[in-house]
Amino acid sequence: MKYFEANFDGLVGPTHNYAGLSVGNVASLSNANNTSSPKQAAKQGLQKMKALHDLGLVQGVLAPQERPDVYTLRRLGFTGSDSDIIATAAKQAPAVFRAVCSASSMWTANAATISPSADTSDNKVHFTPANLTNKFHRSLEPQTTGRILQAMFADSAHFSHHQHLPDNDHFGDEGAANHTRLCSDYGKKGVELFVFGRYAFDQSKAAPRRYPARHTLEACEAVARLHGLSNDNVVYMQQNPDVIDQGVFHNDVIAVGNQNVLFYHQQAFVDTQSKLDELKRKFGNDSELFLIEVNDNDVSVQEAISTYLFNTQVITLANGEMAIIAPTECQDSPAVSRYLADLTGRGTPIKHVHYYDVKQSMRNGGGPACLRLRVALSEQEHQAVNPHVLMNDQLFATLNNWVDKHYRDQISEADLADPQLLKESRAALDELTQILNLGPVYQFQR
Ligand code: SUG
Repeated sequence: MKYFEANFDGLVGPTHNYAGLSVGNVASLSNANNTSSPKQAAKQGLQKMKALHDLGLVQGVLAPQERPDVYTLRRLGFTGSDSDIIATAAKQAPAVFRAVCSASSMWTANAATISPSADTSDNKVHFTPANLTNKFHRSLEPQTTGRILQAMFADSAHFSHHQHLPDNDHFGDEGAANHTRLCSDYGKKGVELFVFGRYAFDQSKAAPRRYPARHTLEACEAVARLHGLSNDNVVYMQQNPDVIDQGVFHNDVIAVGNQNVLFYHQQAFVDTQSKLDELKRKFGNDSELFLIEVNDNDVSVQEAISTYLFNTQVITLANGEMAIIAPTECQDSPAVSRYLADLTGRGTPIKHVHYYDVKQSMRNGGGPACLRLRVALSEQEHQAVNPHVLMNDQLFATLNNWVDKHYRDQISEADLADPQLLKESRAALDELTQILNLGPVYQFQR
């Protein structure tokens, strides 16, 4: 049977803005309060989705969330009509208000962790939404994410959905941004590489840090248990706390993998050699494992963070060759574009580089890889996916028209408090649930 990897990209929501919400994320902080363009952001995302579809990949769309989140404001004690709540919160608690307006669900690498059926004990595809407890604005996402994923992957004969982990820092879970699956073929049992930033329970292993890591080992272990993975197909690696302190808030800012390729910076991990040995052993001999290490002399950690060299998608094309999907920031850096051009001729499976402009997302620290959730599927599982969320020429046109109809060209901080924005967003999402045939996944529809 044919197996492949599908990518589900987050559609940028109508309130896309720059609020400086993510301490530890350099781009988010340095663009705080800049004017954003939701329309341009959504269209840049759609262009990337269409481009991957045109490269022959199965590409899907993951719907955005309802923002401003007035339900959370009610939980926090604001009362009255939706308009009253927005006006009062914006005035009395502007930081809270900005957080409940974030369109951060667009970075679907953080939506969930997925294990394909080849790896799981019951041979189903398993989904666990990430709790994203480390940042308030992101902790508002998992419930709706769970509902949207269930509406996309509804068939219980193939898909198994778990609740997000308990909402506590002990089980801080950032989803697939810290998870890579290596395999000789998408349909063969692979090795799931879980990357964590810190140990929740063992404080003796915790040194004081500039930026506390978001994701714990205990969260990784819980997801592996829920998904029915066996020890011989799981490896846990710790992120190097020094690079987290420099702005590598997720592992996908410093490493990316696909099939038999792991592409990473030499400073990415703790205990690198022994862990890579474990990875090689568990990977087995079905195919050669390419460990492509980038060292400081080629690309510094700083350059990797500013260009997002590792927040690229490594994808397998129909002819079996791999391509790197990189942001134009990589092309604009002489060191990084030289590195990538050279890489395609080095005898690894990576043969092509394609650059895309996702600047609106990059300014919040979200590159091409942040924008996508990977789901390896068999042809039969593919047939069971809600077909309305799968990209094709017609859906591309429909969604572009939908963006034109509902999205603003620009949003500044003051605009977020406009009660009209909530109305516009709900009208947009209501129509979107019909386009994508999701049913009433949003709270305002329930
Ligand atoms: O969680 N930025 C996101 C970026 C997520 C990137 N995802 C991956 N690396 N997979 C975050 O830090 C910034 C929002 C703001 O500042 O307005 C933000 O949430």
